[in-house]
Amino acid sequence: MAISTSHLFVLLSFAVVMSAPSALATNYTVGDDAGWSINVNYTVWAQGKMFNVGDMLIFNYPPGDHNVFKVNGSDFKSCTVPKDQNALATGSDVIVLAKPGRKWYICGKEGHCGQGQKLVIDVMDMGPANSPLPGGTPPPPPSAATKAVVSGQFGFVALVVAVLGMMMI
Ligand SMILES: *[C@@H]1O[C@H](CO)[C@@H](O)[C@H](O)[C@H]1NC(C)=O
Ligand SMILES: *[C@@H]1O[C@H](CO)[C@@H](O)[C@H](O)[C@H]1NC(C)=O
Ligand SMILES: *[C@@H]1O[C@H](CO)[C@@H](O)[C@H](O)[C@H]1NC(C)=O
Ligand SMILES: [Cu+2]
Repeated sequence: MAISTSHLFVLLSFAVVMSAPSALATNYTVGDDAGWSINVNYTVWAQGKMFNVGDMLIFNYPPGDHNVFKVNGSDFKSCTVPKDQNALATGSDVIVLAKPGRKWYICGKEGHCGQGQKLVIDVMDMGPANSPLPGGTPPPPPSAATKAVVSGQFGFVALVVAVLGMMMI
Protein backbone atom coordinates (compact mmCIF):
# COMPACT_ATOMS: atom_id res chain seq x y z
CA MET A 1 0.00 0.00 0.00
CA ALA A 2 1.12 3.57 -0.57
CA ILE A 3 0.90 6.51 1.78
CA SER A 4 1.06 9.91 0.11
CA THR A 5 3.43 12.60 1.30
CA SER A 6 0.51 14.83 2.24
CA HIS A 7 -0.86 12.07 4.45
CA LEU A 8 2.48 11.83 6.20
CA PHE A 9 2.61 15.58 6.66
CA VAL A 10 -0.85 15.69 8.23
CA LEU A 11 -0.02 12.80 10.54
CA LEU A 12 3.28 14.33 11.63
CA SER A 13 1.71 17.76 12.24
CA PHE A 14 -0.97 16.13 14.35
CA ALA A 15 1.66 14.26 16.37
CA VAL A 16 3.63 17.46 17.03
CA VAL A 17 0.52 19.33 18.16
CA MET A 18 -0.44 16.47 20.49
CA SER A 19 2.99 16.50 22.12
CA ALA A 20 2.92 20.24 22.86
CA PRO A 21 3.00 21.16 26.58
CA SER A 22 -0.35 21.33 28.33
CA ALA A 23 -1.33 24.78 29.57
CA LEU A 24 -4.21 23.62 31.74
CA ALA A 25 -2.53 23.73 35.16
CA THR A 26 -4.62 25.29 37.92
CA ASN A 27 -3.50 27.49 40.80
CA TYR A 28 -5.24 26.78 44.08
CA THR A 29 -5.11 29.44 46.76
CA VAL A 30 -5.33 27.36 49.92
CA GLY A 31 -8.30 28.57 51.96
CA ASP A 32 -9.23 31.00 49.19
CA ASP A 33 -9.68 34.49 50.71
CA ALA A 34 -9.19 33.18 54.25
CA GLY A 35 -5.72 32.01 53.23
CA TRP A 36 -3.53 29.76 55.38
CA SER A 37 -4.75 30.30 58.92
CA ILE A 38 -6.26 28.73 61.98
CA ASN A 39 -10.07 28.67 62.12
CA VAL A 40 -10.35 27.38 58.56
CA ASN A 41 -11.49 23.83 57.88
CA TYR A 42 -9.16 22.72 55.07
CA THR A 43 -10.97 19.41 54.73
CA VAL A 44 -14.02 21.40 53.71
CA TRP A 45 -11.91 23.66 51.48
CA ALA A 46 -10.39 20.68 49.62
CA GLN A 47 -13.72 18.92 49.19
CA GLY A 48 -14.79 18.58 45.56
CA LYS A 49 -11.53 19.98 44.18
CA MET A 50 -9.53 18.02 41.63
CA PHE A 51 -5.80 18.36 42.11
CA ASN A 52 -3.67 17.31 39.17
CA VAL A 53 0.03 16.97 38.56
CA GLY A 54 1.29 20.40 37.49
CA ASP A 55 -1.24 22.33 39.54
CA MET A 56 0.03 24.71 42.21
CA LEU A 57 -0.92 25.32 45.82
CA ILE A 58 -0.45 28.87 47.04
CA PHE A 59 -0.31 29.39 50.80
CA ASN A 60 -1.02 33.03 51.70
CA TYR A 61 -0.58 34.44 55.22
CA PRO A 62 1.10 37.36 56.97
CA PRO A 63 4.79 36.38 57.08
CA GLY A 64 5.76 35.31 60.59
CA ASP A 65 2.24 34.32 61.61
CA HIS A 66 2.38 30.89 60.00
CA ASN A 67 4.54 28.64 57.86
CA VAL A 68 4.23 25.49 55.76
CA PHE A 69 5.77 22.06 56.16
CA LYS A 70 5.20 19.16 53.80
CA VAL A 71 4.94 16.07 55.99
CA ASN A 72 4.05 12.40 55.79
CA GLY A 73 0.80 10.84 56.90
CA SER A 74 1.89 9.95 60.42
CA ASP A 75 3.39 13.39 61.15
CA PHE A 76 0.22 14.92 59.73
CA LYS A 77 -1.93 12.89 62.09
CA SER A 78 0.18 13.63 65.14
CA CYS A 79 0.98 17.25 64.12
CA THR A 80 4.71 16.55 64.38
CA VAL A 81 6.88 19.30 62.89
CA PRO A 82 9.82 17.76 61.00
CA LYS A 83 13.19 18.69 62.50
CA ASP A 84 15.16 17.94 59.35
CA GLN A 85 13.27 20.31 57.10
CA ASN A 86 13.03 24.08 56.77
CA ALA A 87 9.60 25.64 56.71
CA LEU A 88 8.28 27.57 53.78
CA ALA A 89 7.74 30.97 55.32
CA THR A 90 7.49 33.71 52.70
CA GLY A 91 3.80 34.36 53.33
CA SER A 92 3.05 33.49 49.72
CA ASP A 93 4.46 30.00 49.33
CA VAL A 94 3.97 28.24 46.03
CA ILE A 95 4.11 24.46 45.88
CA VAL A 96 3.96 22.72 42.52
CA LEU A 97 2.19 19.37 42.72
CA ALA A 98 4.87 17.50 40.87
CA LYS A 99 3.82 13.91 41.53
CA PRO A 100 0.56 12.06 41.96
CA GLY A 101 -0.49 10.68 45.35
CA ARG A 102 -1.57 11.88 48.77
CA LYS A 103 0.13 15.03 50.08
CA TRP A 104 0.07 16.42 53.59
CA TYR A 105 0.85 19.97 54.77
CA ILE A 106 0.83 21.46 58.26
CA CYS A 107 1.64 24.77 59.91
CA GLY A 108 4.69 24.46 62.15
CA LYS A 109 3.74 27.24 64.57
CA GLU A 110 3.05 26.04 68.10
CA GLY A 111 -0.43 24.58 68.38
CA HIS A 112 -1.69 25.64 64.97
CA CYS A 113 -1.80 22.18 63.38
CA GLY A 114 -3.67 20.89 66.41
CA GLN A 115 -6.20 23.67 65.88
CA GLY A 116 -6.81 22.42 62.37
CA GLN A 117 -4.22 24.25 60.28
CA LYS A 118 -3.44 21.21 58.20
CA LEU A 119 -4.25 20.17 54.66
CA VAL A 120 -4.38 16.76 53.02
CA ILE A 121 -5.04 16.36 49.30
CA ASP A 122 -4.91 13.64 46.67
CA VAL A 123 -3.08 14.55 43.49
CA MET A 124 -4.16 12.80 40.29
CA ASP A 125 -2.07 12.23 37.21
CA MET A 126 -4.20 13.41 34.32
CA GLY A 127 -1.46 13.32 31.72
CA PRO A 128 1.52 15.51 30.96
CA ALA A 129 1.62 19.00 32.38
CA ASN A 130 4.76 21.00 31.82
CA SER A 131 5.11 23.55 34.57
CA PRO A 132 7.88 25.35 36.39
CA LEU A 133 9.32 23.83 39.54
CA PRO A 134 8.75 25.32 43.02
CA GLY A 135 11.11 27.68 44.79
CA GLY A 136 11.27 30.53 42.29
CA THR A 137 14.26 29.16 40.39
CA PRO A 138 12.72 27.87 37.19
CA PRO A 139 14.87 25.37 35.32
CA PRO A 140 16.43 26.49 32.06
CA PRO A 141 13.95 26.00 29.24
CA PRO A 142 14.54 22.87 27.21
CA SER A 143 16.75 23.54 24.22
CA ALA A 144 15.32 23.46 20.75
CA ALA A 145 17.24 20.22 20.23
CA THR A 146 15.54 18.56 23.25
CA LYS A 147 12.16 19.71 22.03
CA ALA A 148 12.86 18.38 18.56
CA VAL A 149 13.91 15.01 19.96
CA VAL A 150 10.79 14.80 22.14
CA SER A 151 8.52 15.81 19.28
CA GLY A 152 10.37 13.43 17.01
CA GLN A 153 9.78 10.51 19.36
CA PHE A 154 6.11 11.38 19.78
CA GLY A 155 5.80 11.92 16.06
CA PHE A 156 7.38 8.58 15.26
CA VAL A 157 5.17 6.66 17.71
CA ALA A 158 2.06 8.44 16.43
CA LEU A 159 3.11 7.76 12.85
CA VAL A 160 3.61 4.04 13.50
CA VAL A 161 0.23 3.86 15.25
CA ALA A 162 -1.43 5.77 12.40
CA VAL A 163 0.18 3.63 9.71
CA LEU A 164 -0.81 0.44 11.50
CA GLY A 165 -4.31 1.85 11.80
CA MET A 166 -4.46 2.55 8.06
CA MET A 167 -3.23 -0.94 7.25
CA MET A 168 -6.09 -2.42 9.28
CA ILE A 169 -8.70 -0.61 7.21
C1 LIG B 1 -0.01 30.40 38.90
O1 LIG B 1 0.90 30.94 39.81
C2 LIG B 1 2.20 31.09 39.28
C3 LIG B 1 3.13 31.48 40.40
O2 LIG B 1 2.58 32.50 41.19
C4 LIG B 1 2.13 32.10 38.14
O3 LIG B 1 3.41 32.27 37.59
C5 LIG B 1 1.19 31.59 37.09
O4 LIG B 1 1.04 32.54 36.07
C6 LIG B 1 -0.17 31.29 37.68
N1 LIG B 1 -0.97 30.61 36.68
C7 LIG B 1 -2.27 30.86 36.51
C8 LIG B 1 -2.97 30.03 35.48
O5 LIG B 1 -2.86 31.70 37.17
C1 LIG C 1 7.50 10.52 58.69
O1 LIG C 1 8.50 11.50 58.71
C2 LIG C 1 9.28 11.50 59.93
C3 LIG C 1 10.27 12.63 59.81
O2 LIG C 1 9.62 13.85 59.96
C4 LIG C 1 9.97 10.18 60.10
O3 LIG C 1 10.67 10.17 61.33
C5 LIG C 1 8.95 9.06 60.07
O4 LIG C 1 9.62 7.82 60.12
C6 LIG C 1 8.10 9.13 58.83
N1 LIG C 1 7.07 8.13 58.90
C7 LIG C 1 6.76 7.35 57.87
C8 LIG C 1 5.66 6.38 58.10
O5 LIG C 1 7.35 7.44 56.80
C1 LIG D 1 -13.96 19.87 59.15
O1 LIG D 1 -15.18 19.54 58.56
C2 LIG D 1 -15.36 18.13 58.46
C3 LIG D 1 -16.59 17.90 57.60
O2 LIG D 1 -17.64 18.77 57.96
C4 LIG D 1 -15.49 17.55 59.86
O3 LIG D 1 -15.66 16.15 59.76
C5 LIG D 1 -14.19 17.85 60.60
O4 LIG D 1 -14.30 17.41 61.94
C6 LIG D 1 -13.88 19.34 60.57
N1 LIG D 1 -12.56 19.53 61.13
C7 LIG D 1 -12.30 20.40 62.08
C8 LIG D 1 -10.89 20.49 62.53
O5 LIG D 1 -13.18 21.09 62.59
CU1 LIG E 1 -0.10 28.64 61.66
